[in-house]
Amino acid sequence: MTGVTGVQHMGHWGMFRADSDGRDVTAIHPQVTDSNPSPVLGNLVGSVTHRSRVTSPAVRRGWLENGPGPTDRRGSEEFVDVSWDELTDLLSRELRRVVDTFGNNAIYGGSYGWASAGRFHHAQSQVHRFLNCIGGYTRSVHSYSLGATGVIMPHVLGAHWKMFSRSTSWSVIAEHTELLVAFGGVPVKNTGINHGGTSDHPTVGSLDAMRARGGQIVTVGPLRNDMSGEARWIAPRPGTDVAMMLALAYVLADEKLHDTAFLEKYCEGYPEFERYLLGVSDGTPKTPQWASDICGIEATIIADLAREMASKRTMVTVTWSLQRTQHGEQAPWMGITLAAMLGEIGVPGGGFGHGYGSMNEPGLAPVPYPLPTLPQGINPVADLIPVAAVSDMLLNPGHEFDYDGRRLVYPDIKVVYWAGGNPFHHHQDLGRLRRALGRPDTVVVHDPYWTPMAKHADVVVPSTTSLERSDLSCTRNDPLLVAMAPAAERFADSRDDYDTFAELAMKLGVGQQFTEGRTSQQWLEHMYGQWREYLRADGVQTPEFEDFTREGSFRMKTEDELTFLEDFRQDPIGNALRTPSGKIEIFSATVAGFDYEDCRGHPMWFEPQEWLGGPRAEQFPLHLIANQPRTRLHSQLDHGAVSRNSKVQGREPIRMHPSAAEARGVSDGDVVRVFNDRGSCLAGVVVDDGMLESVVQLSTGAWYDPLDRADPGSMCVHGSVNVLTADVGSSSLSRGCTGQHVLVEIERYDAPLPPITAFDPPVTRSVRTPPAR
Ligand code: PGD
Repeated sequence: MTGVTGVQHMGHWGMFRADSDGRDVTAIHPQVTDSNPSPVLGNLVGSVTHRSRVTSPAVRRGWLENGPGPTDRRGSEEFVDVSWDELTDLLSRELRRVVDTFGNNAIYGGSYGWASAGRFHHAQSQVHRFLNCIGGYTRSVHSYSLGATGVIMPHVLGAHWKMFSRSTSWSVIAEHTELLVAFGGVPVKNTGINHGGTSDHPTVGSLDAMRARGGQIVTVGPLRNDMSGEARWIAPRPGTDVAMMLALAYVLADEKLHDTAFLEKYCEGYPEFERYLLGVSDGTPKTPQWASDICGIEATIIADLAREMASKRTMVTVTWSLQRTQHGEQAPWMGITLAAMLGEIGVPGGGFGHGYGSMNEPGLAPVPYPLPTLPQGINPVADLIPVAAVSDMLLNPGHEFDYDGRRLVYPDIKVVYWAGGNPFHHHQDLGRLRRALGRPDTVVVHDPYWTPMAKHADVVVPSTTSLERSDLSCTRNDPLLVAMAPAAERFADSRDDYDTFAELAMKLGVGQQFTEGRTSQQWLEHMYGQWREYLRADGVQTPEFEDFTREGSFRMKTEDELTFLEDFRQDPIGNALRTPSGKIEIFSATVAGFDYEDCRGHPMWFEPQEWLGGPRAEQFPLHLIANQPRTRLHSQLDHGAVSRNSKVQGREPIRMHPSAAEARGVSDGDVVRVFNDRGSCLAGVVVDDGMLESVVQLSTGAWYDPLDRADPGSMCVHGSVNVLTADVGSSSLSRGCTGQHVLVEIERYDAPLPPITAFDPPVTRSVRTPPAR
């Protein structure tokens, strides 16, 4: 490919034009109409030919020579380059062996991960379609983003996705909200990102417009910079927001400031909740003083805030991070309950929001049409796990577990098949994950890069990046359908996941079923044609495919000026919620009926394991916030310039309060060892007073880089926070990811600094000894 300028493309980071020399991206120009483009786009330059790319299909030597089987050598052994024909042959034989001997549920194809933007080349859709063609797979449900919310909200609101895609519009907040009380703040860094792409980033502008009109913002959370611009900052102990919300609710109830008419007409079970709130059912009234002892905020501040909330058009928001913790159901459930007591749900500028500042989508206007979609087929296998139970499943075949009122059994997994995700980024307690990944017979990973997950695989399949492909992009809350054009030629011997699966499917006798006789390009035209039908049915004319790709995008109408649950408020019978009562379930008889110790029938305060008020804090006295990074998306392009420039002596930055740093004799720029009883990592100190003294912050996403590759408990020299986090589910109800919070201790690291090898490919040889089989 020769050099090109201004090639239009879409990433999870936003819409942009790329200049390239034909082999790699040389410059990125954000979409000109984007009001606040993400700086993370800067990571794309040089990403196509980065040395961490997988150049050829590769197989772990032990697997190639000794055959499939459990082993503790994953992650430490060298690889052997193989040809595509050999790869297809090896993989198809292994899949057939496992299906014939153990059945399809022995394949774990949950394959969680964000992969890349693009409706056709979406890695999860591709792998699921392929596995369905060969008879299905054990799947995962829900996400690492929203594990607790995704399970509790259907019980409370009848659905959870509507809270994001049909949330109150930013323009409505800017115009009507008088007081925004944001639990977890509105971290603008996260709004740079949208799953599948975005053409605008309106958060900062909307918050500014709201302030300019006289709106007030209260940000509640451990990190001051989780809110941009002027705001009142209340910093409770991390993980205690629910106690503070309960005390706000207590003041409303105690001073008769709550909207009883709203609670009666639109909500189910407020009286049961109120008995708990006032201490009738458990002997403990949830007073501001009770909450103050837990969260550390003065009782008068809580009481005054409750009265102010009752006197103004108030919107209560809760970020997704608050539910990525133990008992994660409680914060969003309690946020809704608080908003219901204020009685402004469904009123412009009032009510509740979940996820403002968690991703760009909340607050953006939805399009009324289905998106072009690659059908994934039907999975006849019934086995499933909540997504963050992957280590539990691999380590405990045949064991029973609780999930959303059901008692399920972990299948015995022989093949783990991953495309488009990085469990060594997203999962907790990486030492445990390494042991778990030793159990199956075969681990297959498709990725463009030698991520830590690829290094722990037996069979590594080199994928193209989206920058090397044509695709269609659009998301449910963006007006544009975008034609994505390739900015660079295919790197080395990499292939599109679609082509890999097409060939595998052919070898396994299901080629026609998988491809339906179409090339990638023909699929794009086909999917575009299906999408056109939705618009045609609505009387909207769309261009022919060739004209669309030449023009580059098509603008759809959007549903603007939305207020969350306005339709339900206007007509609670006609627009009843899909809950058993048709109302907002402050008390859910269904959840209560499950009789879980750790999630009862209404929102409650539960003491987590990892918090400053518990016994564990005596040993590990710093509360670490393991949040989303500001310089990359998860672990993607950690080697890009924006991410690299944030590192301290090459390590992931850890923010510490000046007094916490001083107490440990460390200064800005030092390298420290961060540790607890699960693991340890090195990180580079950034001293910052924008947090409580006993809070530190280390983002997720530094590529895991163990000092000793053979030791699952080894220190990560690069700063991967998930060596520290607990692999404990949010509750028996949801078993969601709880990676956001962990207790640690920190000490100066004075030994010679180990080199960082995270981005180096593993040792790979092109020749091999003949297989023993
Ligand atoms: P990514 O780094 O985005 O992380 O976890 P996720 O696994 O999604 O991984 C995507 C992978 O896809 C990358 O390795 C990339 O190279 C690869 N990829 C990109 N395009 C393609 C393609 O076309 N084909 C193939 N085959 N591969 C491709 C994210 C997860 O982490 C999420 S969503 C959240 S919200 C969680 N957050 C936290 C947290 O708050 N705290 C902790 N401690 N841990 C978390 N983990 C979770």
